[in-house]
Parts: sequence; C-alpha cells; structure tokens
Amino acid sequence: MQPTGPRTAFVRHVPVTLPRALAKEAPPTPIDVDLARRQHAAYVEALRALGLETVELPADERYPDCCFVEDTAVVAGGVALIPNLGAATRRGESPVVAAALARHGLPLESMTPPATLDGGDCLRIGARIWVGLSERTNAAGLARAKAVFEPRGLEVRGVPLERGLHLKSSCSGLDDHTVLVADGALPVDAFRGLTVLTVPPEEALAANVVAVGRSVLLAAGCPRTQAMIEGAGFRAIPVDTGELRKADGALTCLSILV
Ligand code: CIR
Repeated sequence: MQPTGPRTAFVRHVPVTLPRALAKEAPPTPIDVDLARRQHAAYVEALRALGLETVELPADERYPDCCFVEDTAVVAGGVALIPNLGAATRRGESPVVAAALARHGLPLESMTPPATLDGGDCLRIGARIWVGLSERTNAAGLARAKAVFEPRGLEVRGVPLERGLHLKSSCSGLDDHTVLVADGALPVDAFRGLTVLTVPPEEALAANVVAVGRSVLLAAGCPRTQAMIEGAGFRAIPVDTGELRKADGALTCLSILV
C-alpha cells in the first residue's frame, strides 16, 4: 500500500515586521528577526529532510503574522477550507496562500462572517477533525468546517478551550491512533479511543509537534517529551524556533502539509 502522508509543505517567509505580530504576552526579550529567519530556514530544511517538497511563499510586510501560515487554510478530504481568520489584522494573509493551494490543484472552500476559524484550532487525526472553540474560532466556524468536511467522510468535533491560543497550542497528532496532549490542558475525554501521551507541564510547548510518517519534529530542549516520543517508536528531531514562539507560534503553525 502506498503511504498516504503529506508530500508538500507550504511555508511563508518571516517578515521584518514580525516584532509587531500578535502575542498574548510581551516577550521577555525583543524578537530578533534575523535569528527568527535562521530558525525558520532550519525548520524548512528539516521538513525537506523528511522528504517533503516545499513551496515557499514570500513574506508580506503588511502582515507581521504571515509566517504562521497554518492558520490560513485547513486542508483535508481533498479540499482546502480558507477560513475567515479570527484576528481581523490577519485576514489579508489569506489570498496569497489560497492562490498557492489552488495552483497546487486543491479545490477551495470559503467561509463568511460571522463565522471565524484559525487553522491552528483544527487537529486532524485519521478520519476526524477536532476543532477548538477558542478566542479565534467560533461556533459558526465549527459549523462551516462540518459543512465542508463531513460530506467528504471526515467527522468534525468541537472542543471547548478554556485557555491557550489555539487547540494545537496544547496537542497534536503523532499518527492515526496517537495524540500528544499537554497535561491538564484539555477535557480528559476529548480524545477518547486514541492513545494519549501526556506531555509534562514544564515542557507543555512540546505538545505541538509536526509528524511526518514515523518522524517527528519537536521543540528543542524538551528531553522528557523527546524520550516519550522515541519510546512510542518514532524518530524525534528537535528544532529550535524560540524566536517565533515569542509571537505564540508553535511548530505546526509554520507550515501547511498537503
Ligand atoms: C497569532 O496570534 O495569530 C500569531 N501571533 C500566532 C499564530 C500561531 N498559529 C498557530 O499556532 N497555528
């Protein structure tokens, strides 16, 4: 059987305006854009080393958050849903990404206000998509995701979030049966039926990983989570994106895998 994992990663370069990106808290030290760019380049290289073709979109200086490309599209079931982003200042990021996905051959689906949704709130594992109801994603956004994906054979479930920016700020999938979840971050029964690996509180940021086949990119400096991932039979590859994290960007936010 052919592997059905992703083949292409869409990424978007880091703008010079990154220090003006949205952030829940001011960073302890200012964002160093050159370092953020080097870290981003290393992340893209790590994706390539996993065998993915990369499509690199140019930064748009008007949109300090544009490198967090995951939020601008949800690709599943053979289509790309281009959501109405939860943060009004980010909405202009979408057309360039949508055009690139369309050029890649993906049919596009749209979302209209008052529905809002960020891709970072959508976690696909197997034939299910969990949608975090967050500051950015509302019930109408969830309803639109259901309307787009359920006819295509995917079950869509809402998960109320009490804290954190996005659903995937505190969880991510390793394979079709396994999910990593930051300890205490989500309702305990959210992922019933899956194997749940619990990330210790001091490494909570490591709950957001990029899994491609049996390889997993995880945040550097999280040895307990790294050991847990390796113990589950995966190859763990630490990647340092600390400057991007100052603007609340986790690893998955930096790419759309197709
Ligand atoms: C924002 O607040 O929208 C950006 N500064 C960070 C977005 C992170 N995206 C993601 O986790 N999918």
